[in-house]
Amino acid sequence: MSKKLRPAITMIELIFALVIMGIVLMSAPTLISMASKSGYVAMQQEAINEAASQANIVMGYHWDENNTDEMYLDPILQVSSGDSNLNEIGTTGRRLGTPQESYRTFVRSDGQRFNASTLGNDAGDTEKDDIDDFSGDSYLREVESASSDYIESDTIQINTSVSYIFDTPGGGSYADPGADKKITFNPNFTSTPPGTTNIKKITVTLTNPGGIDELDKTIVFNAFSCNIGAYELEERNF
Ligand SMILES: [Ca+2]
Ligand SMILES: [Ca+2]
Repeated sequence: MSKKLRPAITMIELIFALVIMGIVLMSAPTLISMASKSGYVAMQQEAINEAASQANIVMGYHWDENNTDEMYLDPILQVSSGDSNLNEIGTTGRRLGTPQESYRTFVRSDGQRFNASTLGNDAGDTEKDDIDDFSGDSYLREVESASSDYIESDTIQINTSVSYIFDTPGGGSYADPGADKKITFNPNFTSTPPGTTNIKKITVTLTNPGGIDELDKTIVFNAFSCNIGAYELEERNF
């Protein structure tokens, strides 16, 4: 009598199979949670991009209301409490260090001089035309993640504020050739100058109160813009 061998699974194979299935089942919740986490990270990234692009958009506007007349090249403006070494030297139209041939001048081409304005919207504004018109701006934006199988969305708030900040360098005056003339920018600028200065700070704050963990934090972008007037592009006649 011959004994036939039948294919069969041994106990050891069965144990291996069970162990592998166990591992797969155990990691399933982790994998699902990782997928949704990466979706949240994508949303966080989108929110940060939104805030950064808002800061860039604001930076693209004129420095001040008195620079918005498209008929003329933006003049440098007179300020009330800025570092006096950045003021016009006499009636030359120039500030310290500006070459004589520079178009960056305190005198507009029609001969007028202007002061920097109070922050905010200006009389006669039909739309925003200078940096500080964005001060106090607040809007909501929906961000969503389509990177997982389902779409998640959340609403973020973008607040913009604009303020004058001190333009005085540490380490000595602008007029002193030996001084290091460095302005140390700390991110908060808790003290604000009493009047107008040569630097405006743009702050874009991103918040998501009560939202998902990845977005439930305050992210702040600071940008700076200076009172330097505009330069004229070279023209060429053909
Ligand atoms: Ca304006
Ligand atoms: Ca304004």
